[in-house]
Amino acid sequence: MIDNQPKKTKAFIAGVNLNDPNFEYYMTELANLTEANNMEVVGQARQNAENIVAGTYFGLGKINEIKAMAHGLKAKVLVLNDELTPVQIRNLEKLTKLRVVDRTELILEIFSNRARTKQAKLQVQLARLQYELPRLHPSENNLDQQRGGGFANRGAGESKLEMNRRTIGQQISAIKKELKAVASQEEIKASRRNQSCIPKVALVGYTNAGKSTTMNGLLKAFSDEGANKQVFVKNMLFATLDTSVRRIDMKDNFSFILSDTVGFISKLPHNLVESFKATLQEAKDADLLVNVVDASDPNMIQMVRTTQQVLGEIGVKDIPTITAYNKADKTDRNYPQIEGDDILYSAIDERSIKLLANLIVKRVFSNYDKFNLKLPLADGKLLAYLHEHAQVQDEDYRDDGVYVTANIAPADQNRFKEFLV
Ligand SMILES: Nc1nc2c(ncn2[C@@H]2O[C@H](COP(=O)(O)OP(=O)(O)OP(=O)(O)O)[C@@H](O)[C@H]2O)c(=O)[nH]1
Ligand SMILES: [Mg+2]
Repeated sequence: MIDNQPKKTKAFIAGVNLNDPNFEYYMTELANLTEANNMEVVGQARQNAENIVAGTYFGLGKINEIKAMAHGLKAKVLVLNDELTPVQIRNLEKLTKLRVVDRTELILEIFSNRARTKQAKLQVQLARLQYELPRLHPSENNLDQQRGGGFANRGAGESKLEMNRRTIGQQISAIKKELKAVASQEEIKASRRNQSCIPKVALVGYTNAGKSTTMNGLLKAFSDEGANKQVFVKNMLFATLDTSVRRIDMKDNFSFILSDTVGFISKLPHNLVESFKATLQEAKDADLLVNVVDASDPNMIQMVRTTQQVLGEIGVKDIPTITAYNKADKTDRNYPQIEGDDILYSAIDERSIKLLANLIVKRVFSNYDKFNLKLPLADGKLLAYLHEHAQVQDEDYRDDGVYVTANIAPADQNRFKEFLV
């Protein structure tokens, strides 16, 4: 077979384990992140320790061991499992003669390669500049030359050498301003959605769990324009960086707004989470969260926990949640099936999608009550309102009024109490 793929940079991954039970899981993620950034993981090392060595991250013996192994495997880059200080990076580069990339920079790099829309690009740029800012020291400048320019787009387009604190500071405030302008347009759209009274459902979860595939399945099944409103799906980490919002219309006026957004991973850089807050607003405003989980992944439990952690960080709490265990077709379990508040399903299976949709509707409209009403014939507005904001199941025009059976939201119930029959 002829291999036409361009040669990938060989990377060696390593980390210090401070007796963390999740350490191996973080290393697995680190390997996936490295590969997502177009590098090939050729070897790994870990050190069990009580503390991180302040100046060099690893102890000296371990550094020599890593250097020998990595050079033996022809690695060019050393990827580390934590966010390091500039001094640690500089010392490790000197000692190992490898380019050193920490976990934060790796994630920022992936986001920056994936960003497509203006908002996503600005958000990533902001996070990168904030990462760079405290790392700017006169001595650092030599380092960059030594590193041969480092990663592509390092410093969001310019090398550290060309930038001083002030220009970075100016860039940060310019980007913040631009982001505000973009965000306020988004807010206008969102506030329209909030006023519309239709319940809002947000797909959240670990990256690559199948959120976008689930959205596409629901669109295909329940939206007239499903085919041309599909969102981007790909087997890669962080395929989605932007929020997509669509309306799903089921029968009997059971409609809801569905949003799909950026996926999560452990130890997401704080700046990144901060700058993506606007994008994640849909999750904060939701009436129901669907936490999509890859049930075929051996690290499923940690992935659920990771999602809960990130949601906590962005201030999403007390929102009713369905845990949706996806990719059941890759397990040997029977699907689709409801398990309490949760569901085991496959986003590429139509029956699964219908069951999930029913579960969403059941949850989202659970606090609606069925009302039998008699509305005055003369007042067409009331009936029109019900058609817009409730599920009208039956209506009968008689001489003394319109008899209506409808499911009504708690907020609207008072208004209709006087018409109860
Ligand atoms: N076999 C199988 N594959 C699935 C299923 N759902 C999604 N996939 C695949 O999983 C990969 C990721 O799916 P996406 O829908 O892009 O995942 P996501 O959660 O939106 O990922 P990010 O946007 O990266 O956070 C794609 O290759 C999908 O085709 C499923 O039920 N079964
Ligand atoms: Mg996606």
